[in-house]
Amino acid sequence: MTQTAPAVHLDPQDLARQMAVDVRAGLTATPKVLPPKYFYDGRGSELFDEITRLPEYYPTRAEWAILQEHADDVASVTGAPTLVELGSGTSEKTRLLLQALTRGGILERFVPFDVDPVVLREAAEAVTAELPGLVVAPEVGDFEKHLREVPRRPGQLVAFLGSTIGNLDPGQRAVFLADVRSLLGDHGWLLLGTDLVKAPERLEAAYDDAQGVTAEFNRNVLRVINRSLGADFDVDAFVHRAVWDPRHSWVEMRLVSQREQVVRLRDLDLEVPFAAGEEMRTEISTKFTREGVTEELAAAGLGVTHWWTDPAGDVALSLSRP
Ligand code: AVJ
Repeated sequence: MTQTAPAVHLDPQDLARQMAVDVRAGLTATPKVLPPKYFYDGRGSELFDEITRLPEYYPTRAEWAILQEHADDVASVTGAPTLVELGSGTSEKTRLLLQALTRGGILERFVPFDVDPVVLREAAEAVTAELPGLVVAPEVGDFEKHLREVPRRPGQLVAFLGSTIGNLDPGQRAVFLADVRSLLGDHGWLLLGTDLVKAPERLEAAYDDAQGVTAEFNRNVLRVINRSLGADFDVDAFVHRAVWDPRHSWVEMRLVSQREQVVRLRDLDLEVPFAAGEEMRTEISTKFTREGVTEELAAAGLGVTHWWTDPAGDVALSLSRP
């Protein structure tokens, strides 16, 4: 047996408490906001999976193409004995990395790190079946809170793919990257996926697809809150909107209240009024430039050694080290 029991930094109770705090803060703020991390219940993860196969949503395919092309380079440059993947989800793209690192004959350990213990267990089992010699040591946690608790193994490679870093605002990114820097020790590596700035029409289409899958994904967060916090959001009374904000260089997903209404959240003992047409932000998805990524990494004490893009130049993978 090469699979170890997950290290749990966050149990379902902590998560529920955290959600209560975040949702109260977001719904009583002006303008209203909800954090994107609550999209991913079972249904939300399924919808996100569907998004990754939409014609308009290029990031997943583009990153896949880069990994196809350069996973072996990552393996030979880093020679990492441990791969830690943050926000690993199903770890599908990571298979390419794991295979390359294993072919190099150096990889001993895979540490998938995610908030969702169910997804984590499935991913750990799939990887163990495919690479039986590998030690798979999952960690359940929130990458904004628990990176300090992840073991520091010398020379480890930390992967953060899918441009999930784009869902953090600049302040959150600075804190996150500083935590990653300390997780790397003196000889570790960061493999970071970032979506790049491109024509606004393509960006908005990627977040507002013709089939309405992203709209469903966005509205699903209201169902998550209804179930988890005893709320009574009328999901059909909110419409999805995606807006490119060039000033912040991010796509904002919003939910627009179709009428004046009051939402009750029983578990929070809270009533929240919405005006007709009021917009609530549910996600930012930052789009980067090479210079921007390089600067943010440098501010965290990391130097970029490799920068790879897909042939169209839509997304980038950077490799950096202290
Ligand atoms: C892949 C989680 C970063 O911002 O593109 C997809 C999620 N949101 N469509 C992204 C998402 C709307 C997403 N992440």
